[in-house]
Amino acid sequence: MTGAASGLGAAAAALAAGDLAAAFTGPGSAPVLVVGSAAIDLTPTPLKDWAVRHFGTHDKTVLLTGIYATMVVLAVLAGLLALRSLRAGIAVFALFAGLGLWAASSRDAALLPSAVAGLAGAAVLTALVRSRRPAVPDGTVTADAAPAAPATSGAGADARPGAGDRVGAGVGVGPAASGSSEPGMGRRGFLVTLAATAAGVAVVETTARALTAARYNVAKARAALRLPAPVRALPPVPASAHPAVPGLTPFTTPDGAFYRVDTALTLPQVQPSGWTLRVHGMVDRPLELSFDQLLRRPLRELDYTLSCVSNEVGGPYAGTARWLGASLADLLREAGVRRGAEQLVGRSADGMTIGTPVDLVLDGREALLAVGMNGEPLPVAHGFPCRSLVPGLFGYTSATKWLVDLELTTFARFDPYWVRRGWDRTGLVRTASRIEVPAPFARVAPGRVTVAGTAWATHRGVAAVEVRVDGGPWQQARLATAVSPDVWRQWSWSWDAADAGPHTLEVRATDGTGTVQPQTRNPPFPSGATGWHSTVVTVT
Ligand SMILES: Nc1nc2c(c(=O)[nH]1)N[C@H]1C(S)=C(S)[C@@H](COP(=O)(O)O)O[C@H]1N2
Ligand SMILES: [Mo]
Repeated sequence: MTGAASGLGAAAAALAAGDLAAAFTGPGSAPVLVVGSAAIDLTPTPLKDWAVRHFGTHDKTVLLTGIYATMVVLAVLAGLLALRSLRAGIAVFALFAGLGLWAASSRDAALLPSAVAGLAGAAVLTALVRSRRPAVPDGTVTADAAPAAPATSGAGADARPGAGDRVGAGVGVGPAASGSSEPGMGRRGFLVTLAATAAGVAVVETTARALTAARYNVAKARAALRLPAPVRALPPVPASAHPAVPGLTPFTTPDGAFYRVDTALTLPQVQPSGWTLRVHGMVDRPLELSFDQLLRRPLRELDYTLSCVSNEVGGPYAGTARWLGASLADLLREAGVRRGAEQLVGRSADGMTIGTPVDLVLDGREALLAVGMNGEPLPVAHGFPCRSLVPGLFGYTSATKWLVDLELTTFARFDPYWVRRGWDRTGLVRTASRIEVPAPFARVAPGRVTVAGTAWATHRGVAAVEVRVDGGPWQQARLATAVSPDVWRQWSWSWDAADAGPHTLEVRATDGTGTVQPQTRNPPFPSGATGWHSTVVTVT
């Protein structure tokens, strides 16, 4: 018990001290976050894919839970070891700190929080372990710390599964139970130190959180921001873009319901006041823009469906919003794109890199430096204060959130984050169509059944949607009004459901170039899933 409590107390102190240091060096540099972020960067693509598939947007919670659970196990182990050899216990904390330092340096994050955490953990572990020993007239320091060697060799020889438990429990209970020379003294001393540790952790952690919020939280700046009116406003989305079918996805996705996919364990807090966007690399006139300068550029509205390459067939990671932003192509032209520049690399405040083919940005499509989403400043989760959007491309090759830097380069010279992990470097959106109504495995009454869903082939547009039942002939679905080729298109079809029993409904779309969605099933990796979505419905 004493051993476990010492280890856990020391670990909590380490994390709180690390969080406090991170309140000065930046929230992303807190030890657990820096280790978690490094873990995300190092996770092999198939495992990451699997994690996204199984945990969806909870993947980060799962990762953090795993890190905390590992820490609890190691902390208990450190505490048990420390009862036999303080040095060995401290070594576990040195390992913790070393892992944090390595993770921080791998991501260019501050080293201070991990170092501080390691020192605090070692100091508190020492204090806790010593406090439980009966007071010795003098020389306590040398008796405990330096000559731990004899104890260590004993522990080493006895390092079997369960040995730690036995010794830990035995020693912990010992002073109180066995009536040694000063019964209860060591135990009381230990409990007092443990309580002081708990109180200290609470105070330090609360202070760290308050400081972090005060120094970094952008909620206030976001709430105070008034976005200028667009020079080119769009008419409202016509009601006819959305078939009035209960259960069908809304045409415009509310900000709070918009899917979120990124590698950020905590949301980057980017203050608009200090924000700049650098445009450099293969340009004639490198430039740097403040947020005010960005807002003074002509802003346009764009209805656009953003989607993620990680979608399975029929998957949920797509959303449509009315975005507001400045033309990305105009800004690049001002900077003067040099001949030979093939790749536009967007960098985010949290170190993400996303590469977009330059010719696609400049071919006339409405590529944006977006600052607004559905009439509000970008939500922090969606890139506040500025993100890029390039219609026709998946998010991972075009939609840098928390954007701070644009570099023009070649493909040979730089591999962005996802390309290094094997994903296709172009990332053209594949034609996708989904049956949303009836829901999978729904039971429906015989007669007229409305089948409806959503299809997208971003920037190419959706020209047709067909549905078939049980592999029968394809039937033309009725298309709702097309708002633009850059947004999804909803559809409905009236099915005359006669035969009782289960039936398979399938859907396929044809894009604006006349290409029919292929039947071949491919997984999302490396360039987006293909295949037809199907759903099974039972007629009662
Ligand atoms: N900084 C940053 N930007 C990013 C990402 C990221 O991990 N970090 N993920 C990209 C991916 S894979 C997608 S699909 C979109 C998702 O944008 P959303 O979260 O606003 O829906 O953001 C893109 N931009
Ligand atoms: Mo994505």
